[in-house]
Amino acid sequence: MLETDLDRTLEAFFTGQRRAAARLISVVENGGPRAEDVLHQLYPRLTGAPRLGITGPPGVGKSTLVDALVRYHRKHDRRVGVVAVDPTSPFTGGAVLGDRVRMGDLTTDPGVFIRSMATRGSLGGLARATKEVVDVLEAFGQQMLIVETVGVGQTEMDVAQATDSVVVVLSPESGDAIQAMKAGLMEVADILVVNKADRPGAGQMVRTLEADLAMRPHSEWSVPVLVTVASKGEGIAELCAAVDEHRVHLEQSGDLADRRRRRAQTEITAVLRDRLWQRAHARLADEIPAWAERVAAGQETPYTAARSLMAAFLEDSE
Ligand SMILES: Nc1nc2c(ncn2[C@@H]2O[C@H](COP(=O)(O)OP(=O)(O)OP(=O)(O)O)[C@@H](O)[C@H]2O)c(=O)[nH]1
Ligand SMILES: [Mg+2]
Repeated sequence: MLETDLDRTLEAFFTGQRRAAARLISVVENGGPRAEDVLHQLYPRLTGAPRLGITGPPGVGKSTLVDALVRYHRKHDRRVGVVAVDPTSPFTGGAVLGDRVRMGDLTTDPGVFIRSMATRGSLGGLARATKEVVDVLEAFGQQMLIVETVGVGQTEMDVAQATDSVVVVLSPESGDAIQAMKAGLMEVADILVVNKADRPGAGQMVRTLEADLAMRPHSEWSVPVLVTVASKGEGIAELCAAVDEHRVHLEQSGDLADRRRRRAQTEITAVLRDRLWQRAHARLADEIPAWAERVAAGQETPYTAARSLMAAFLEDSE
């Protein structure tokens, strides 16, 4: 995209054209100087709209729940932005995502903007890319921002990093609760949802989760455990009320400002680390093999080698 094209796209974006928003999201996803320019233009337009993360094990009904949440907010006349992140399929991307996000008629609603993202295998970059895509949607005027991602491994930390409130969704299916406890999902939950409450075992599961939560150290926010039948829209109003309540808690306790400050700090650190590493690598890459030889031959340790390399790099940058 040429510079003038980018300016034109930004202009179109600010007058609310969806194609421009889609294009800017791609620019931001691709990174680089153009993405920086775009973010620079968009930051003054950020509104501080609520950012909600929806995560949980595969197949518990996250997308169905997001669909129901979107409908709920549309009924209340709020513009909604959805980012569906799929960290599990770096290779199949598009097609699988298409299946996973079943929004049907919502995709043609002008008040709804849905974007799917594959992560191209880089889990570390997920939080940043996701956060920046949400930034674009927020600047576009979406008043409620929802990020869906499967909670596997590190991804729930990423979604927590990119949002203000995290809803962890489970289903009464065997093992979901145990998986959630093992995978650290309980740690990031501001609200717990047992979806598929039309299936047997939901009540038991709620009790198990509540017992687990009761053993945790006391905190100002007590994590509620809610039940939903996402496929029938049951429990959605209650879930939205809990999300609102959490938001009020965040605002009144000062946690919202804290979270956002921490988020900014993490972002700055990540950018700085990338930049420093790129510079250092560009300067030192050629010298590393010779040092490796000496380390392999027992003449140096990795530490003395790194110290010398670092000294050379720092001397150069003075
Ligand atoms: N019985 C029942 N089925 C549900 C409910 N919610 C969702 N489902 C079904 O569960 C299946 C998985 O739903 P999805 O919404 O795709 O689940 P997901 O968590 O987004 O799945 P992934 O993104 O693949 O991890 C679908 O067949 C849904 O129709 C519910 O409340 N009750
Ligand atoms: Mg899904």
